[in-house]
Amino acid sequence: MTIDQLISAYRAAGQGHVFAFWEALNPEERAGLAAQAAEIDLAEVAQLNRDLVLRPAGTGGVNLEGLAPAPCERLPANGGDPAKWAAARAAGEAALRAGRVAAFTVAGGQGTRLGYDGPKGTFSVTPLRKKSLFQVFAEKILASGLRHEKPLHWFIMTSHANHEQTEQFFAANKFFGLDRDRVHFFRQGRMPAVDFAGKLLLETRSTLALSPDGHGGSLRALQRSGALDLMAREGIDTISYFQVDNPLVRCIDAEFIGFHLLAGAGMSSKMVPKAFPEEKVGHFCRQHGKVVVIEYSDMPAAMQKETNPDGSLRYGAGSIAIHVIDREFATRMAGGVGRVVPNPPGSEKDGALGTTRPTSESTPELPFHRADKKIQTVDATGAAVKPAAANGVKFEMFVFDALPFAANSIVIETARADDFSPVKNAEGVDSPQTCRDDQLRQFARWLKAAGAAVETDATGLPHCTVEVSPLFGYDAATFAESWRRLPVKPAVADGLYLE
Ligand code: UD2
Repeated sequence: MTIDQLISAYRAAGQGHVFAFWEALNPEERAGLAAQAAEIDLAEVAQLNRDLVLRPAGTGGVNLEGLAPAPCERLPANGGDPAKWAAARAAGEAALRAGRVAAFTVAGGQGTRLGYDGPKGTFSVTPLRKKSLFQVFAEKILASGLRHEKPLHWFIMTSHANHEQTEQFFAANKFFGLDRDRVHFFRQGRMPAVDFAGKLLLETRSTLALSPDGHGGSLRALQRSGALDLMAREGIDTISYFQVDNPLVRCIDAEFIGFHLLAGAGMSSKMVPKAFPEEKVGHFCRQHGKVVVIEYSDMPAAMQKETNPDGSLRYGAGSIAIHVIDREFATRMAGGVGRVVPNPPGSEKDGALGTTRPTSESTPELPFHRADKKIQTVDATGAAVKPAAANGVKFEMFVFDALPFAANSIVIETARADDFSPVKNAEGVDSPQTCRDDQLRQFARWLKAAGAAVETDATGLPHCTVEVSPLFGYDAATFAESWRRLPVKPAVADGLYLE
């Protein structure tokens, strides 16, 4: 397409303003803008506008018809069958020893809430050594590979904004001891942002406002980057998916992997019982015979408060964004992500609005969701505008929208204290402080269980600052083994680092 044709197409689509400053741009700027403009699917933008941006207020709505709580495998401590968990562990360990599993981190988010300027995975989180999130994951993945005598491949999805910095960080840190040939970075896709009238937003006079397409974009990014082909060549059929913000996550969890494999599932999930009705996590539900996640912003408050006869929350299975995904399922989904379905106005959270969800297994496509955000742009004169309030809409896909397409999708319970303490906000809940404390509590629990004397407060927080390297122990069992092997047990005191 020539530049004249491109500009005409934009004019015909009512988006001609994208070239408002064309005459004033230098050749390099023109080339950059033309390349960005050519990347955008104007028909898709028009449909997104119709369905998500310009729809009449009060139309649409999340389909809650036939919704029921999703069944889940309870932990043995909460009534689950210990034999089933033991069988799952054995199956998961066999898969790990056979090299069938890869780790996958979605690290493309912008970390705006944390107020940290840099790839979120480079943020320091551990109490003593101040290890970064990436280092914690790297060491857990390394430890699991050593234990099962099969080093793992690790796939890391970045964004255009943080890709180079992420790669440089790993190189500067010698890949934290991992084989660099087994660590793979790839960028996620981008979507254009529009104002509330559906007009594409310029970020500067010569660039469009483009933003990551959501963690749901990970499925097509896995495909596009060649990661799924590489997995197939390496004999990997099972993908352990987790978010970059949660250092407590068991990156490679044999029991979870085993449950997934024994069920023959396309995609499986971990849940924690919600701490309180208003907790901001998605809810695992069952609808039309399929597992679905209903975001907290989409479930009516009264429903979130419903209780079972024993007083527990009826919709109490909280989604903590930890999944195991079958490689072939990911391949199938990657072919069909990006379908636009009507998205309702309605309850708002972090600027995101509700969504509808696909229901048919024969059309595996992820919907886009609408998120109202502050988007840096330019005014009619080309001067920079830093908005104080949301001025436009970004479009994102969510990976959990793939669940209803998955055969035999299962949900297993995990203990929050052993799997989930994300760093999301600079202060308060889910902050560096709460995450640090949760890590300390975990180290203290492992030490106590192994017979060490540890003084803690009533919440289990130790009085001293200690740290356990994932290479010493990455869960209670591996910690206990390493502790047993220590010829001299160290006193638990400030500064103790077990590696
Ligand atoms: C997500 C879930 C929520 C709960 C919570 C647990 C959604 C909509 N909600 O909330 O139900 O499970 O996590 O912590 O997901 N990311 C990308 N690319 C993107 C956007 C995000 O890689 O374009 C990554 C991001 O780096 C992070 C993760 O996805 O690792 C979560 O993103 P978020 O912070 O937007 O999700 P949040 O906290 O709203």
